[in-house]
Amino acid sequence: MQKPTSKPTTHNALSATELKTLRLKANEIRRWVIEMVFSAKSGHIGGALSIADVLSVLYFKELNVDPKNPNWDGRDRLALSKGHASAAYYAALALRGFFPKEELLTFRKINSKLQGHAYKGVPGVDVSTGSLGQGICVSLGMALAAKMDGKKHRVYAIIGDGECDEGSVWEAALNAPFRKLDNLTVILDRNEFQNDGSMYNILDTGSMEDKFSSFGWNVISIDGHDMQQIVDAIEEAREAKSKPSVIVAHTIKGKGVSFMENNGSFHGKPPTEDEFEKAIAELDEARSKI
Ligand SMILES: Cc1ncc(C[n+]2csc(CCOP(=O)(O)OP(=O)(O)O)c2C)c(N)n1
Ligand SMILES: [Mg+2]
Repeated sequence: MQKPTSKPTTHNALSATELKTLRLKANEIRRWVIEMVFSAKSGHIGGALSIADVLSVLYFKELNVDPKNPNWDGRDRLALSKGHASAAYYAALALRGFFPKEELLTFRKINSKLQGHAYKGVPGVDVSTGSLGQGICVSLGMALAAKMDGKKHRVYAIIGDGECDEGSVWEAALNAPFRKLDNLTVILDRNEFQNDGSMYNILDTGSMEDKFSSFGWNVISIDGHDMQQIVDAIEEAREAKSKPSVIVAHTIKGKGVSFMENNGSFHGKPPTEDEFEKAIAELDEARSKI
């Protein structure tokens, strides 16, 4: 994992109880990801596990949403632009109360709402995604619409580093600062892997911090598994004026299950029964230490 190039300032330190809650929720999200993909016998694990901590902070601290009224007009919007990481997204939404947790085991099954890529028919999902490079563009449109309508909600997009091979990401990156969309926060899951393995063997994109900075973004670089840094970054982005923010979250693909970490083969492969049992045992062990 690359080191973040800086560290956001802490204004609101998490209490021990808050930190514990966020860690427990992230652990629960990871456990569901494993259960869901194992039960479906298909799905993307690595990139779901890498964003579990970010999703925990978003859904259990930062996002202004109402699970009882998912389409409430004043809600913050989110596009999971790396839509293949849907298992973690659905798990976070269910844990937050948008729909019953039991439904999670219908993931990727016939007639389920919980299809393999994020689907707007699921309560709490604002944008259908899956074709990489599009969710960030939709989030730009939603941020622009909010500005034009004088609305106060914020718009978030979670994008992948492999996804940044898509030209449309850079069209959005070019446009958002010009429009001064300071209501937009993009979280870039910098796990250094994509579909076919390490980014360094496929397309080494260099420093994402430098690239977004040169396009005029407010850039915040963090360890994407450090709850306090995630909170600090989201709060710093909320304060930024006249510029969109990108949080470059340095993460580990497969984070939380030792044999899946930095293991490209778990991008889109379900675990075997043996791997499933080992993964659950590791996560339960980790939970007992939180
Ligand atoms: C337009 C498009 N091209 C190709 C794919 C197939 N695909 C699915 S995931 C993926 C790799 C994405 O890498 P990254 O954004 O880094 O995701 P993560 O590492 O977080 O899983 C690709 C190429 C797709 N979903 N959409
Ligand atoms: Mg990646």
